[in-house]
Amino acid sequence: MKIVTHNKNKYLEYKEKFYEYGIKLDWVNIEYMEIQSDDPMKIVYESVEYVKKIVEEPFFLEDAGLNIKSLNGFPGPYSSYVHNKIKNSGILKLMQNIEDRSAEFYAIIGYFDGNETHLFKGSVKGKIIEEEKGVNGFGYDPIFKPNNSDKTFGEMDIKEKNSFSHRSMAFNEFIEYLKKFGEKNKI
Ligand code: ITT
Repeated sequence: MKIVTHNKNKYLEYKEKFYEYGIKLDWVNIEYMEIQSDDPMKIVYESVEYVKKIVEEPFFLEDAGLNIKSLNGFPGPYSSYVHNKIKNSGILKLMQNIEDRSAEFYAIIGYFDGNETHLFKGSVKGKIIEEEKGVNGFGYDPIFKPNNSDKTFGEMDIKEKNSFSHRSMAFNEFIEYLKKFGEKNKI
């Protein structure tokens, strides 16, 4: 299987999941064009349309983001831009004195099998904590603590993060599909 992403951590998290199923994951490390939209499913669909012109199928890509409830879902589809601009410290500042810290990470996989694009979604609910904790992972990991855990994603290794994460929930949908319909020789 082939993943298209310029994010090494994302590749490593999927690599670990595919490994559990005995599937080798190849990394196509490119940055591709993303449309701007409030609808993450549409973003992923259009990204696949773009990438299929330059990468041989089958492949998948994934778009993830963070929705903070008290900020009406912000940064959502703008998670990458916001993280580049204001970092985790900026999010914590925005959330000063806000009591409801509920948030949700989502991940949407777009898989192109050569004929059709298939979308798979995963999400995990949790809380934005008061200060950054942990040095593992990437992006918003040090400020997000999934429900039913006393650690942030930033304090977990890949295996532990994968047991909670939005990414592995999307993966689970994807692998179920591949088990049913994936052409073994293409995987
Ligand atoms: P590609 O688009 O090349 O795959 P990216 O890093 O731009 O890589 P996304 O657009 O999917 O990935 O992610 C948007 C932002 O959301 C990203 O910059 C991270 O800051 C954050 N993010 C996504 N998944 C995350 C995760 O598992 N843990 C922490 N932050 C995450």
